[in-house]
Amino acid sequence: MRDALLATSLDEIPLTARGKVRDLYAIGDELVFIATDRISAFDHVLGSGIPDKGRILTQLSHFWFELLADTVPNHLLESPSAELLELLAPFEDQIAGRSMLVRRAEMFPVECVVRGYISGSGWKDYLATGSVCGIELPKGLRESERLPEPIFTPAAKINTGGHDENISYATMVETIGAEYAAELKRLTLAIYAKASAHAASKGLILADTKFEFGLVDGEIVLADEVLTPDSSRYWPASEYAPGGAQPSFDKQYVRDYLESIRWNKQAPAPGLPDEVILKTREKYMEAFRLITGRAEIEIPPAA
Ligand code: Q0Z
Repeated sequence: MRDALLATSLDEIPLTARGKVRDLYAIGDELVFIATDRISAFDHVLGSGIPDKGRILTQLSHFWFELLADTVPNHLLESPSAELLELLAPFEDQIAGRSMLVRRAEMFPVECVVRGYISGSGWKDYLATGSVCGIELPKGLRESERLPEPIFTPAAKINTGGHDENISYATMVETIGAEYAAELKRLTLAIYAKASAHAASKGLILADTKFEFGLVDGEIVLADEVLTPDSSRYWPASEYAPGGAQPSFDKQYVRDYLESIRWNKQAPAPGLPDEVILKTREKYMEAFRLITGRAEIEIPPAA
């Protein structure tokens, strides 16, 4: 196994944004997303990475973009320019198998969240108010219960660190306009219908997920990563038990370890023991295999 990739550097190519887990570079209107092997838990990036996590999640995103191609256009570059490929060639080891070459989009400042089940911030809001994003829900729902129908629960992006803030559909309309709001909602629900049906056929519940959209040449495109465990809650259908929080498909070993050492959830975040790293890597691979039907990720030959 290769070492975890924790940080990237493409020398003179400017880093446009660094997320908890992903690094974004831009060369004109062509962008390079690199998924590192960083992992976050309890809102902190941990001291250890999970080898291949970035490859697994990137290849999962590519799988979903392809499956969804007849539902929504996406930001992947169909033919990256020769100039871009030439610029990136020296950095193959950081890029191959873990990057997306995408078109620069004008991003909508809204996270498009869809929930088929009541969990996470949706559950908190429901407990406090009986609704989520202004959508009134039936009384007496249990945590993690399936909703009568999937709901669109947009959120406003909060810069660096802060959690996104759930907003009403009316607020979304004020932010981006009624026509775009309606189209993003329609697309989000259509994508969820297709993706959750695929997941269900593989024994997985897609409890919720979030999408980001942007405009390229005036056309709405699905951007960012899609339907990865970092942006979605997947639950094994065979273990589904409403009435409490469901174990995390991918990060439960990590959370259990961090609880076991009584980390105070303040920086600096600890590293992980090898056993937790390996078991977690296996969970990401299990998600990849179930969803894609492929036994292995593609690991490009070392230079
Ligand atoms: C996505 C993000 C990351 C930090 C900007 N196609 C696009 N065009 C323009 N901008 C973006 C995209 Cl996807 C874009 N993010 C989120 C990604 C690190 C923040 F890798 N920010």
